[in-house]
Amino acid sequence: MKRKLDFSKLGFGTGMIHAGQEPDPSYGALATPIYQTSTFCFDTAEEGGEIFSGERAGYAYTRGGNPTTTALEQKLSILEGGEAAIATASGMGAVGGALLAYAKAGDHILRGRCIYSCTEHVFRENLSKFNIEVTSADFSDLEAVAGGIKENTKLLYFESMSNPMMELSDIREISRIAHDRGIKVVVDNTFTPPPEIRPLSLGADLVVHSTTKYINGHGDAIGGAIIGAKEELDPIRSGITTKLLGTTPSPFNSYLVLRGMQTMELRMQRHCENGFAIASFLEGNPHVKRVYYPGLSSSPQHALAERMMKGNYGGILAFELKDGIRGMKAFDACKKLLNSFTIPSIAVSLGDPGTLVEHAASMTHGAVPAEEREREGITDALIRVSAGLEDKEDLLADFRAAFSVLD
Ligand code: LCS
Repeated sequence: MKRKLDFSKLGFGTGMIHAGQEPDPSYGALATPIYQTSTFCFDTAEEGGEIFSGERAGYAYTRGGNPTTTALEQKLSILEGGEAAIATASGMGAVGGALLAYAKAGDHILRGRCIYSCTEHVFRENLSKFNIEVTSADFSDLEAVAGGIKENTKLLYFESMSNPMMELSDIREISRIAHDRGIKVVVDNTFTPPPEIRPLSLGADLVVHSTTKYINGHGDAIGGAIIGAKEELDPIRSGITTKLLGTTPSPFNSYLVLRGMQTMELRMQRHCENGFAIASFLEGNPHVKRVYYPGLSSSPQHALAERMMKGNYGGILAFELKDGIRGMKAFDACKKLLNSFTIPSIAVSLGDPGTLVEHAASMTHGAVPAEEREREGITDALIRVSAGLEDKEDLLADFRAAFSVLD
């Protein structure tokens, strides 16, 4: 058996390879096996009772826990530097679990104004049914955050980098504002996983992720995670994600995410390099009105990006085309461009090995009410790019060729 490693003393790459992955006790399998079972049997009735009561460690039923998922949860906690993690069946399962943990009828949640459309839907439609009040504020503006807090505010919820406008929030300052008032902070870190941004180290109480994206990194599994202190997570696990919502991942998907995470450090480096290269290309293109990528020194948020991301500016970006290209409406120009790429795929999601391009106003954010979309700048001219892991020169050549159809 391998020795226990102290991940607090080891680098990020080492942690992503070894955390959670002890050789399997049955046969010494080095890769974590997929325990594809719904239930577990006990040697005796006494043992069953003790496992159920928590007196004895063990597994009873996969909705409540499974060894493959436990391995993933250990790796997820090391990823974000949390004490513990809950793996969920999707990012939305993680968002729902974290929201229900903190908010009850009569409470108020202040949320970032620009967020993923399904999360926006949960806030707008689902929480109001439980008499939970939600308002939004510009989380890139600390005064707006402080001004949006009410007597009954229990939770601040925002994305570390907003989907799809790539707006950063100062997590350290926002956490300070919240904690001074006894308010919890939940950050969706899907767009900027470590080594880019580490919300817990900046003061957030919980981090949620769609592991579907960079964390799995292979575009072949849906998953999510809630990461934080054990005492915050225990009630969520026992009362919400496993018992109430049943958002447990399948052992097979846990295995895929666990496997994908081992190469995270190398993958994230390449995503960041390709994201920066594409953003720089777009900035110099005459058809582009504006690029949304805080890694560019021209970005109004570059100083904050430098402070929080330390050079790892991510693989996701958005840009707007100029008005009236060849007399076309913005939406038509976007469609023409999207249809002209050969390496990038027209697809939602992000963090896949291959580059993905999408039109947010008609795809990911099509369900957001039009006036809210306009207020956030999600115009018909906006295209979102998830830079993949391809060779940079191939990607740049493809972007150059695709843009030439607009000349
Ligand atoms: N949080 C963020 C910031 C997201 O972007 C998404 C999905 C989720 C949570 C939900 O994760 P899921 O349940 O899909 O694992 N974002 C998507 C997107 O931008 N395109 O396709 C899905």
